[in-house]
Amino acid sequence: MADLILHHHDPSPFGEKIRLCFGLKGLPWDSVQVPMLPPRPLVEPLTGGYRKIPVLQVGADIYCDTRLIARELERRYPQPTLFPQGSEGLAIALAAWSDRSFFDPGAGLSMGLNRSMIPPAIIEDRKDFFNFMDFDRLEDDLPHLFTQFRANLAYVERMLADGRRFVLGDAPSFADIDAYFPVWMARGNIGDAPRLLQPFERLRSWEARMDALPRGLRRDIDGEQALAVARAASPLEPLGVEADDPLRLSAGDAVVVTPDDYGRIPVTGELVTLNVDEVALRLRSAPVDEVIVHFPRLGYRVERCR
Ligand SMILES: N[C@@H](CCC(=O)N[C@@H](CS)C(=O)NCC(=O)O)C(=O)O
Repeated sequence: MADLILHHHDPSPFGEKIRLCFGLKGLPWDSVQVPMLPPRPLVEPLTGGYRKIPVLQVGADIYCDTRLIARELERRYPQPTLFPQGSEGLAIALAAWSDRSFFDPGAGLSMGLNRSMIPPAIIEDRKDFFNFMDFDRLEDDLPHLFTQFRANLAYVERMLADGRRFVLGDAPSFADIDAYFPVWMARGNIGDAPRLLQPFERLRSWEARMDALPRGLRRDIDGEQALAVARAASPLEPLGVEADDPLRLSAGDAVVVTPDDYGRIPVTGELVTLNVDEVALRLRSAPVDEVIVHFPRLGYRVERCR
């Protein structure tokens, strides 16, 4: 059994970010495919209901959101680095661009162009989940979405304008993963992708280099096996709650953590870590006894339970 378990599904673009991180670091990992739709009874006891994927499990510690997962992989396995030349701040900040400005129109195109082929239950579910998409006018909006996606492709082309092999120079890094995953999504979901990408010559060569990168040493396991791993493990000692945090919370408080963008499903638990980068909650539930679920601070609202 590998130490790292990724709960994801193969078509997930955010999942592809983390599969590439495993590849850059040459890590072995176990893959759990989650159903395309909730309920997800084998992952919910680990996450407290956090709705998005991917989720990284290491024993009884659960890491949500690709920004935090990337940082945690770097902390545990520093070499080879995801963040060469001290680029962590830059690359995580760049995710604010690619996870929304670039991803959102790509997700709109994926839904709008393929609606007739997507099972109606998934469309209904994603209507609630993707609160930034107006499903009533998605088809009418396709030309606009193409312009938005294409403008981001043009930015990537310019990132590579001086002939560099990767976004930060000679070696691939998390900055490339940021820029790449919406392109990967477009190739998979947008029938017109070859025509859309055609004008961007440097991007296409770089895309081929990214596509050729490894995705780590993967083994498939099922959700029951992952739950058994959590049950048999104890979480790491939490980092604690900073006293000068603006929210003035204390360790042991019952709090709710909710993404502030889309998929706003709250997770309730006992506060164990609160600092500038991270918030973590202890959850206790029958099938796993005790887990600690970690979220990035950026993009997540933390509130005392009322
Ligand atoms: N900010 C999150 C975004 C993750 C996200 O939006 N994931 C999509 C899949 S690519 C998702 O959860 N979709 C709904 C679902 O699969 O239930 C991250 O970086 O991990």
